[in-house]
Amino acid sequence: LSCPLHAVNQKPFNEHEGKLQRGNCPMFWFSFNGRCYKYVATHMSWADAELNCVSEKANPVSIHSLNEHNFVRSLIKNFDHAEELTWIGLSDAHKEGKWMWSDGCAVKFTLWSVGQPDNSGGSQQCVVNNDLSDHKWNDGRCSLTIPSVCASRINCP
Ligand SMILES: [Ca+2]
Ligand SMILES: [Ca+2]
Repeated sequence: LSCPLHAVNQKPFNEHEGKLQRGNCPMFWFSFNGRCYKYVATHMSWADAELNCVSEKANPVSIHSLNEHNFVRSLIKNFDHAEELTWIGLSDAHKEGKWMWSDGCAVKFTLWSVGQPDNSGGSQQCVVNNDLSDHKWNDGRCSLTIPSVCASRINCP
């Protein structure tokens, strides 16, 4: 995140839909459909990612459509060309198999990778984006330390 915003803005976020736009968002945040998003490169556990986002009056991103998923993927790719695993705000830590967004929105849209969620080892309660197989979602161990994406709070769809 040390690179100048100007340079970041020159990179396309999507082959078809143009470039990352700051819009009305704060420095280092990017706008999509009226919501602000930030890629956080620091490797953290899911809980630390949540605390970090909350410290900025946000939460790990909740994703409510394929369009939003594609934007988040593009945001990640803009900063990480390897497109590695990244936390989103979904977990079933409170009740196994019952998925909740940490920002309180109901889970109406999911984009699980093939065969997921599998609660592998009985200890996967937090969800990563960009699973290696198809860049969709996979439940993983919450203690995994990886980058994350924060998003501003919205009226839930
Ligand atoms: Ca689980
Ligand atoms: Ca899994």
